[in-house]
Amino acid sequence: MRHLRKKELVLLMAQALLLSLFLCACGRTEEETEDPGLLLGFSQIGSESAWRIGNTRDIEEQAENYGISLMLENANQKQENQIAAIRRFIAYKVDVIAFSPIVEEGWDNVLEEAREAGIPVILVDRDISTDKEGLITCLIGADFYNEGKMAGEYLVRKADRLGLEHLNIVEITGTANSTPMLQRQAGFFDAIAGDERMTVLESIDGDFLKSRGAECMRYLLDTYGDSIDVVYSHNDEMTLGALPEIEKAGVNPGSDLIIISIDGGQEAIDVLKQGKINCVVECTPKLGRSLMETVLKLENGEQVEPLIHPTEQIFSDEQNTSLIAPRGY
Ligand code: GZL
Repeated sequence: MRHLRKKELVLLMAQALLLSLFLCACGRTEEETEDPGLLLGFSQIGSESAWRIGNTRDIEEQAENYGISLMLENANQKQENQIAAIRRFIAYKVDVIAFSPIVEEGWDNVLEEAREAGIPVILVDRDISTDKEGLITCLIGADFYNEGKMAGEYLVRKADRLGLEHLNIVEITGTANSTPMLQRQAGFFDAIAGDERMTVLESIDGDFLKSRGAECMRYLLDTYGDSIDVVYSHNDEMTLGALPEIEKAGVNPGSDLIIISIDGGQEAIDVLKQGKINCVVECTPKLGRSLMETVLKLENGEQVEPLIHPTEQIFSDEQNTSLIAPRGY
């Protein structure tokens, strides 16, 4: 037998190792299915905000607490990455799939594949739009419409309290066609509808990103100057990006301008306490416990609620903000 040179032997061993790794990656091996333990596949949108990072951390912690194995994939803000991750979860035969859909459209095909594979799918945080029945087991996420409504109702109370006769509003929205963007806008607009003091000058897409929040605010200040009275921003990240632009323009946020934000992360609450933000509507990222309890119910064949909303509050200059407890995200 020809003596294999050392290099060829090493190459052969490497190929054998790669092959065994590939076979493992194709699905759970026999011994795993003997004592599988519950395996949850989760596709996370990305790491675009303190909210999202807190949401990921909470899901990981709660999976640990409930003894559920977690395959969590970060899609880096791309829907195609979420779809690919869900297909990998199906191939790996996870017990349950959960994901936070970056936008509402475009999920029917991959969710029909999950249904054909007999894998239940839970929506976390955001919703999808579909005409098809039975693709989703339940949605665990905030009532974004109510968050927008609370923001609008705060502004009406503020105008009443200060005796303001006219308010020009600019809106920096979250990711276009995402559930929080659509519903936070609808709730806010419904809350101020019919109030002749309120005029929305423009709504502009900040994509929930700090950098875009700054760009949007620069554009709005250049376009409308000191005619702006209110900034309504769909998340803290964009608000925190906008504030330095407002101050660079020589305007005092929180006093010259009314600033309304949503999420309730620690950084925004600290700025609220400094008086540079007037109102922060809470949107808790702590959905992990509800998710794991739902996964266990599905595993035990129990009925689950189709819609689980966390309770949420509002923080504003109407209260003693020094009493707001640490936020944890
Ligand atoms: C809301 C969540 C939003 C947050 C943003 O539940 O989908 O996405 O408000 C995050 O901070 O980017």
